[in-house]
Amino acid sequence: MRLSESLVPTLKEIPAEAQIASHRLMLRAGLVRQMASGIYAWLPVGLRVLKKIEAIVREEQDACGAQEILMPTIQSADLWRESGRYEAYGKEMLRITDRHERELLYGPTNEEMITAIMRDAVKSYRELPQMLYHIQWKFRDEVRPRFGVLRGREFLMKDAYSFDLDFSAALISYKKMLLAYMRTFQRIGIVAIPMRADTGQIGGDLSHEFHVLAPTGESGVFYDAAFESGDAFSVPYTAAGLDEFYTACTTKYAATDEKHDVEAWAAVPEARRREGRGIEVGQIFYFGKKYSESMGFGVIGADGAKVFPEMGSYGIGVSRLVGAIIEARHDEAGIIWPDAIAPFKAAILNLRQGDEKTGAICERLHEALGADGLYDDRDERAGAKFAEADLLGHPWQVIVGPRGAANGVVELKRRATGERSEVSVEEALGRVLGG
Ligand code: 5CA
Repeated sequence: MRLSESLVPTLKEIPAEAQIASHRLMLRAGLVRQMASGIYAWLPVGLRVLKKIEAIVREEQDACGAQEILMPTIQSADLWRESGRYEAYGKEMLRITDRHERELLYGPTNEEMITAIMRDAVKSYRELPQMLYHIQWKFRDEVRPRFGVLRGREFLMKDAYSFDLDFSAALISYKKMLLAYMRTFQRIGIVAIPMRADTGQIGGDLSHEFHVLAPTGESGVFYDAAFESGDAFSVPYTAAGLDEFYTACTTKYAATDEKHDVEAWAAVPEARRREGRGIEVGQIFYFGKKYSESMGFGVIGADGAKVFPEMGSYGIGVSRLVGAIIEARHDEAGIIWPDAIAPFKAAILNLRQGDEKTGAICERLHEALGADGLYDDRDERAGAKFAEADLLGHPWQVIVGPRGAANGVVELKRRATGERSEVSVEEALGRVLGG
């Protein structure tokens, strides 16, 4: 992509309304713009990041055996009356009336809808287990939308739902999702720690929240340092693999301040105790027959008797992740994207726009990098190009100046470490595309 032809509306001024770094940086780097309180438009660079996160989430959901569907954003109030949540959900639910005076709502989550779909489609125990997911916009009329996309009103969520015949099967689904989540966050390039959690609006008995560590997080967190390395996440989705992983995960201490247990904490060796703050980027729930029973979704069991399936639901805040990653990975100059979800792998900085030699090298780099390269071909001074590349946080910068160009070399800078080296064009391409 050529920067001179792209919509990347960066800001020099620090936006007054933004209280935390990720919100400021998302506005300054031109990733998003607020359209109404808690409602954002995603601009080209921001959307690339959102889509890359979405792609990793999708691949890992598919890998654990979940099937992708797409449910609508608008739901009927009657569906929610069946579970009893229409009244219970309160003011967070955006309620809508259509021209026929029918009551609708913009979905804050989809337990009722998926249960209705399954009730219609699945009649026998032979058709279970099933795991389904979608990636769809949600709306929650939060009392205090704040911190940009971290607590929006409209936000993108991946939500999955599992249906099993009994508790032990439901626990396998729960473990699969827990493992899928750890692999997802590891691939994205962040540490997210699974913590025992309360179940809130969704209800149920067993729940984990996944927290990205950042000083501005809304929750206080306590965890075992062993969570900082991700060894057990490479186990396979077999019964033995899931058990090994689940035991490793749940025997180590990790809790938000709501669930903090002072006695259990004291039993963690002092050198391994870590305290900090976390941003919740996902939550998973096992809630048994809560929705299947209340909405009358039963299947015929092996003995001919009716069985209400055991359910779980599993959310990832896809749009929140963009903010959480920036919150965890930035410096004074700007964003530091992990390689896997960076909008571009590298920026190509032409330090003398109009020069024949720098121009030829930049064109060659731009062509070879394809969609992974952002070519800063603007008629701007070098300082402005450096600052913009640091702000946008590309993992690599390939800096093409007239002195190097005369000798066929470029400067390669790694954003995360600031490390610079002079290399040939070929070597720069190899390092950017290889790592
Ligand atoms: N139905 C369940 C799981 S599918 C559910 O709704 N869970 S949730 O309420 O925990 O939401 C899932 C994830 O969505 C959260 O972990 C969080 O990362 C994200 N999320 C929730 N509310 C917001 C919000 N207002 N803005 C941005 N992301 C949000």
